[in-house]
Amino acid sequence: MSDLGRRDFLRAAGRSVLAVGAGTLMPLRALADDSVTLPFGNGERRLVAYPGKRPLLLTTSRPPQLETPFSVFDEGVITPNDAFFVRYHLADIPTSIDPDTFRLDVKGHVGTPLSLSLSDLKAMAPVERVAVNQCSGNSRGFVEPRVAGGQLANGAMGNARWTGVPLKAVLDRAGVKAGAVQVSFEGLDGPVLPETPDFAKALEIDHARDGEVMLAFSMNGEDLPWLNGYPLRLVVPGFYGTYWVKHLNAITVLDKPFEGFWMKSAYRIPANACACTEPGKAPAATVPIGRFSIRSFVTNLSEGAEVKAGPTDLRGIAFDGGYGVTDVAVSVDDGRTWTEAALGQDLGRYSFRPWSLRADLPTGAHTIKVRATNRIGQSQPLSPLWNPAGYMRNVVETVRVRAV
Ligand SMILES: Nc1nc2c(c(=O)[nH]1)N[C@H]1C(S)=C(S)[C@@H](COP(=O)(O)O)O[C@H]1N2
Ligand SMILES: [Mo]
Repeated sequence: MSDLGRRDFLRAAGRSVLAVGAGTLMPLRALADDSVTLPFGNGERRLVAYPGKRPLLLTTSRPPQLETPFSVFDEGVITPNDAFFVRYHLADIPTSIDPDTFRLDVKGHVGTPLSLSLSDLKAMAPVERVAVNQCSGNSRGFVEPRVAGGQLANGAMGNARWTGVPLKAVLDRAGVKAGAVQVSFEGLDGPVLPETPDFAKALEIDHARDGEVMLAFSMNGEDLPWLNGYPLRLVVPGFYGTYWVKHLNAITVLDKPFEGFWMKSAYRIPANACACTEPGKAPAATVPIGRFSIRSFVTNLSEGAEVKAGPTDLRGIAFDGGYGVTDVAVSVDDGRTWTEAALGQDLGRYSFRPWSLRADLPTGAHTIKVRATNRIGQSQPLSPLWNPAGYMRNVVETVRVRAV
């Protein structure tokens, strides 16, 4: 991006964003020596700053896919907008959007098709919710045997305070007709080649009308960052990011199930309780991916760290698909004994939940593990589950440290 493009973007970002810059989205800064190596094969990643973003781990540049450096999750329970991960499927992403002429179309099996401006939406009763957005393939890089897809470490997730209007309120305004079964969602991005199926997702009608699914225009008190779906995105609390359609401009109520590629062929998991298969085996039957599996992480110590021997404060985060994390147990002896951690501030059942524990780490090597459980008794497996797409990884995380 030229300096002019950059200035335009920065100036625009101060008010309502009109354009990201000179035609294409290019990184502002890519220093050759700014790179990190993720702990799996081919884990070399450049740290690259895109418009509105601090330097993040570059997974791909066409389309831009950026991963959050894991240390960010130790800075606070809310993920800052400029550190929030970015995932796109199709390279033709919008580079200029006029917030005054932008319209959200609501159509299909409704009494009154709508064409809503941003001010129409902002005039409706707003709702606010803290919720985690996580890519289905978060942590895929750790999957063994390796699987195809974005080779992500644990940074394709983030927790934000979303403001917008309930999808239900918009659907009610359009008047959903009897016989509606699903609702589909499309954004302003598109494929580069006409043969590539456009990105579109669908929710069951009852889910779409549950009052929790949101059309969000704000993230952590600001306009949505460009790369996170400016000016409007779907927020589907507890569900994988694939449903959180960005640059949302069309909602279609359907009287038969949606048949698009991104529901029918992609983002499907084995149709069994563990969403898993024997490594290397394809599942007999699949269903669309849904709610997050439960996860927890240590955020203040990383693999191989050296700590001062003695009482040591451990802290981290846990989250689930929205039932609510009820406890987090920590082991500092490789899983032989477990101690309950204290849970921190509760920002709602879709948010990261911070946890902390003071543990005694005498001189020597320690293998730390963390395991969360939720209100309906779901917990994390001690050894990883496998599926062909590397989705929903939630093995108990292990961090080895040395106390000196
Ligand atoms: N329009 C559009 N929305 C999209 C996608 C996309 O490719 N296009 N990808 C989805 C996927 S798979 C994920 S994980 C989330 C990522 O959200 P983020 O980029 O704001 O972090 O966006 C979702 N919404
Ligand atoms: Mo995703």
